[in-house]
Amino acid sequence: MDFRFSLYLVTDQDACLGRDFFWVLEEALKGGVDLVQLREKSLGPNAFIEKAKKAKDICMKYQVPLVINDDPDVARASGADAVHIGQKDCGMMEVKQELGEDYPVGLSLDQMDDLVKMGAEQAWYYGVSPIYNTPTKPDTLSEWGLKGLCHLRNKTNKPLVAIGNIKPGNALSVIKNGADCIAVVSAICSADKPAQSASELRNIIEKAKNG
Ligand code: TZP
Ligand code: MG
Repeated sequence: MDFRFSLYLVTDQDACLGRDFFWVLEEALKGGVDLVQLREKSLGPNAFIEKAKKAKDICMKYQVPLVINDDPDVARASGADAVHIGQKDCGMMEVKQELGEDYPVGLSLDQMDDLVKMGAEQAWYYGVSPIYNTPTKPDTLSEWGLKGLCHLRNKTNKPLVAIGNIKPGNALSVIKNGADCIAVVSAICSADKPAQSASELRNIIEKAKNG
């Protein structure tokens, strides 16, 4: 699948602040999110699959692909479009073995060395994680910052997805320093008006790309 995305919603049930998860998801889609990752850290396999199927139905209405975090079994069972793995998850080879050579797999890079690790060259995109430290994911190693992002941009032609404390106020600089796409959790999931926040971010990104 070609990577032609600008605004990537990474979901987090807690970040939705008690509001209905699927309402938040649909608002985000209405606002212009063009890629969605279902990230569930505490659900058992069956509940994860059920949630993924429902999320897939909603995403399909907007013709937006659904990516599953960490779990190739859930991706297969729910008919999701892609998987995202981090450095500590099951490897690229395992996912490709289970879902096929051509199945799209996004890979998080925590540091520059990850670029040359086994399987990295088969990634669909690289998640640049994190650009800035964020309370949403406290266990990250170190931040890339704009300098690190720029350096990585010069080393690879793969699509780069920037994640970590990105908001309307810093999105432009992140795109200008080499990101193809911006991924957010709290800027949309925790926003008073998720659709409006998504639309604001999308506009900033498109302007930065075209300007
Ligand atoms: N991976 C790296 S940072 C992060 C993930 C899942 C969380 C980003 O959350 P936020 O709220 O957009 O800073
Ligand atoms: Mg992971």
